[in-house]
Amino acid sequence: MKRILLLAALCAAMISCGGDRSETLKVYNWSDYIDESVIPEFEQWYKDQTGETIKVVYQTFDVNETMLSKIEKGHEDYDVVCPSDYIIERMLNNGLLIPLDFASIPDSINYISLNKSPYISGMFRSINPDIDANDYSVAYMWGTTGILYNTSKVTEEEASTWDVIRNPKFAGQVLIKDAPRDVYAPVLIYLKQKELAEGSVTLNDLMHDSSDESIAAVEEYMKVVKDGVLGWEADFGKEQMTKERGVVSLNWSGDAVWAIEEAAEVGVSLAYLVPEEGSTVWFDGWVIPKYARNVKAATYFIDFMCRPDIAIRNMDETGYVAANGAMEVLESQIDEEFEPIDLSYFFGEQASSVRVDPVLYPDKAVIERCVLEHDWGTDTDKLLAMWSRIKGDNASSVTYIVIAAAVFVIACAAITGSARKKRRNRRR
Ligand code: SPD
Repeated sequence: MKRILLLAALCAAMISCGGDRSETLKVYNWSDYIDESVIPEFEQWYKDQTGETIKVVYQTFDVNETMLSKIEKGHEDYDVVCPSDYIIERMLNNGLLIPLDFASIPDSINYISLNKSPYISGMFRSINPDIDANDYSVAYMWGTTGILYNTSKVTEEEASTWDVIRNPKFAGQVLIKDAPRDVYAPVLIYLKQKELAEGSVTLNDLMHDSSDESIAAVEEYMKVVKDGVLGWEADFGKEQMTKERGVVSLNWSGDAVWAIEEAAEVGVSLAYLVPEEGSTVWFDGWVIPKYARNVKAATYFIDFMCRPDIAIRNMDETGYVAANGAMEVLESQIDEEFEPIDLSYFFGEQASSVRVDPVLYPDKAVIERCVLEHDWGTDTDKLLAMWSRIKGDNASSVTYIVIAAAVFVIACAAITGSARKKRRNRRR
């Protein structure tokens, strides 16, 4: 018996230390960002292709910065992670990524090279003039940042400017992504409208602008916004919109698609647009960090995610758009209910007039007023400090009222309870 217990303890210790690491794949992805049923399918597919066993350990994060810190500071041994563009740039600049070796995957199942969109490859190429990010990363999903709004409370005109987040009419009903770079960028674009119109700055210049002056201007603006904020959210905003607790949400297009569809089921009408002043276009891509311990399985996992049927399932589940240029993906999204839009920039000439949801795939005209964010290097700390100052203890006046009400109810319940107890004791 003693021997069995010892063996069990040994096995538990091995598992906690990672067991046979060549049979484990540690994936670190955003929450709500995959159809989880594809994970066991990957394990089986990997076995079929290589004859080897793999067990995926799947973990999630809410914001880029959490993921980055685990790798930069914690040196965690994730095999595959999914950062956004400007974080990929930072990881590349800091030598945190291993080049991808897709030549190691047989041609017949090499879905990465078969399905690359030229648009996405070009965006990756623009990340760093000296290193081609395509050699280190494969885009997973992409989209825009914009305004999701309740069409019965907010007009299209009101939602067409970023300033809707500061509109007193919607105070207490505004949701903001708890993603400092993704909020800083549109607010700065809004504040620099005049300079953009004159041509003295470009959208791209603004994505590199980490000056104290601009940070201070965005901070001042956001402190006014804060008073009307219902919540700073990473994932719950979409649901708050479907329940009509929020009416304006600074959000990503994929969350918007999810919310619009869910809301329609319960008779709530939501819409999404990219404000006229301009915005960001973003993508999240798979990378293999330098502390990875199972590069082979990581490479196969990334490849599997690029298989068109898997990409479509992940899209359907999450609302986000696969960065996959396969015609099969486009065809799966065609729906006669939509007006034709020009997606030639993404799928090639045959897609110059296709009926797909413009929230999923922005029309060429929308893309032309969007720009990619860039890494700020060590200046990022200034932004994070500013974000903490804005959020303070993370509570808006609305939150204070809710907390005060909750404390009041709990206190009343406690007083009533103790009075009852005293009466009972007296009777005894
Ligand atoms: N719930 C997953 C959301 C992931 C969206 N990523 C957007 C990143 C923009 N920088």
